[in-house]
Amino acid sequence: MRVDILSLFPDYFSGPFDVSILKRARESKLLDIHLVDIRDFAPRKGNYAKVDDRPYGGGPGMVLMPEPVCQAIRSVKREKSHVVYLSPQGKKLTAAKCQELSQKQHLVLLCGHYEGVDERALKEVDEEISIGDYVLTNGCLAAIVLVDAMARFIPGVLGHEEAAGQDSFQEGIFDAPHYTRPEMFEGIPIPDVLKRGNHAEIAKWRRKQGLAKTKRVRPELILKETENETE
Ligand code: 4GY
Repeated sequence: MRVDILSLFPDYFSGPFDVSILKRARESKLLDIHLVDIRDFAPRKGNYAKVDDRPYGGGPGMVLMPEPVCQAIRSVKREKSHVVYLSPQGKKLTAAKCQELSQKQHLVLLCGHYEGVDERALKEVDEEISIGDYVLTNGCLAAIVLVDAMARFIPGVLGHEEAAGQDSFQEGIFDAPHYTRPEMFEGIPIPDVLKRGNHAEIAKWRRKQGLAKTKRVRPELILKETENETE
């Protein structure tokens, strides 16, 4: 999959994409990430490229101008591209959405800056996605979150292929607790069921644990699950 990330801070992305699983995914060509600087598409006044201007109607801060944003998008857009604008005003990112996006050939991710993007630039956008109900200083971190969570669904990115499915939220409930050695840690033992090695019994125990914690911490997810089951 190819991903183009359009932002004012391409440097922001060195680090997250250069370690561990995403690094390996890029090296093995499963993920081809390109960083595009929106400023490269701004009209130049001498050697200064202006990308922002004051909001019509007044108010604080600056707005990302439509021309550099549209030109940046068009510079990478192809027939099979899916263009996403990351902003707090979008649909909330979910595991299901990550899985859906992982099947695209080409993702174009537009990061918001300042107070946001001129609304007219959004005609080049297919969907607006939010990573959560809070406001970041810019959209770069949101793009990193989306790429990271989405990449886990690309076949071959995780070593063990069943892992993305078994983790939290794929079944609408939390993942079960995990244990490794030692057998006793500061007086706390491993649950007996995990040591007996009865796989059916373990699967049942894990589901029960995941469900119990979901009920306690995120009861609204259980309600969503039963809604889904009655569909
Ligand atoms: N939440 N989900 C988010 C964000 C920064 C003001 C528009 C979010 O996706 N992006 O908070 N982005 C804002 C900052 C302009 C983007």
